[in-house]
Formats: sequence, structure tokens, C-alpha cells
Amino acid sequence: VTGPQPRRVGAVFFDLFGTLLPLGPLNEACEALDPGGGAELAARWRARQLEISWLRTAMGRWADFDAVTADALGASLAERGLAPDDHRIREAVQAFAALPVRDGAEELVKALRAEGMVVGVLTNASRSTLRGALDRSGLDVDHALSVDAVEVFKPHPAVYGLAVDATGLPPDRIGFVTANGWDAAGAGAFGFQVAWLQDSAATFPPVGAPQPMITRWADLPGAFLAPLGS
Ligand code: LAC
Repeated sequence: VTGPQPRRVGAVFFDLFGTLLPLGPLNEACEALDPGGGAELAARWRARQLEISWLRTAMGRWADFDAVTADALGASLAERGLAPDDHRIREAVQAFAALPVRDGAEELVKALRAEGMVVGVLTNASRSTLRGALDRSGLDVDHALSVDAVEVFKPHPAVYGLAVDATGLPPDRIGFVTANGWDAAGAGAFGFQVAWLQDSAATFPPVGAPQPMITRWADLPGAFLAPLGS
């Protein structure tokens, strides 16, 4: 763990896409749409997905993340001059909704709960996509929180506030695990204790948010198990 020292928390929430559900398998799904360019299309799809979510939030024009995901793929294909058939596009969107859970996630959730922590997922995903992911993964969490409840996307503070409402804990007693730097910034600005699973190429967005702890998946749950009072 580098960055701020770990502190004991009462609850740990996980981001979903890119964190509990790594996005790697999308490269292959995109290969069917863009032979030879699958990884590039997948990266663009993700970037457009986030951009559309931020635009919709800033504009006050809500549509759920399933719709945003489908729109983002359409936009990415158009940018690359591709017009695959609807069936292939649907398959790729379904691949997004059906991403497999990261190895070790179930054990990590169990270990945190065995320590008496409340564990949850806090995600942009729609309620139905989140429910599907939890059913598939066997993750047994106390709280499954979707932005559908507030109709804005991360990093709007109202989203992180859902975890405060669900647990009754103040933000600084809530741990948050994400692989997304912008999500780490949003959660830290809200006041959570953030463990960022930093990708080697990723830099922390310079938006005035507190520096997160930087951890590897293998260092969790240690990041949140420091003795009380530390
Ligand atoms: C989510 C976004 C960050 O799952 O991917 O909330």
C-alpha cells in the first residue's frame, strides 16, 4: 500500500465495472465487430461510455447505464467507420452486461464480512445489470447500490451519498475500492477512504481530490483492517 496510511472503516464498497468485473473480455467481444481492432474499439467504447455518462449527468438528461453503454458502442463504431449488423452489436452489449467476476472477489468479500465489515457494491450499473452480476458471481453483499436511485452517474456526490444513506456511517468510516482513477477521485473528494487499484499506465486526475491509497488486489483486505483509532 502506498499513499495515505490505511484506516479502519465500518463498511467497504466496491466499484463494479473494471473493478469487480475486469473489462479485458470485451477486447474479444469487440474483435467480432472490428476484426484486428478489437482492443482499440473496446478502449474507445469505454471512453465514450464514461463521456456520455458525464455529459448526461452535467446536462440533467438521464438514461440508465445500459442505454449509455449501447449508445457508446454505436458512437464508437461510427467513429471507426464500421456498420456491423444489429445482432453482433447486441452480442457485444450483452457481453458487457455478462462480464465475469474477478478471481478472488468472493473470498475477499467473505474475509471483510468475517471482520465484521458491512460490504457493498456501488455502481453506475442499472439495478437489473447489477442484480445479474451478483447472481452470476455468487458475491454475498449487504448492499447492492445502483445509481438508478439518484439518476446521476459517478462521480456526482449524490451517488457516493447512497452508501452513507445505506449504512448510516459517515464518509470517512467507509472504504471504497476502485480500479478507475476518476472514480477514486470522486469517492475521495466525497470523503471515503479510497483504495485505488492503479493500472500501471494510469495517472490520478488532477482535480483537487485527496490522494488515494494505492493498492493491489492481493493487498486487500489489509488496506481496511488497520486497528481502530489508527
Ligand atoms: C461503475 C463504473 C465506474 O461500475 O464503471 O460504477
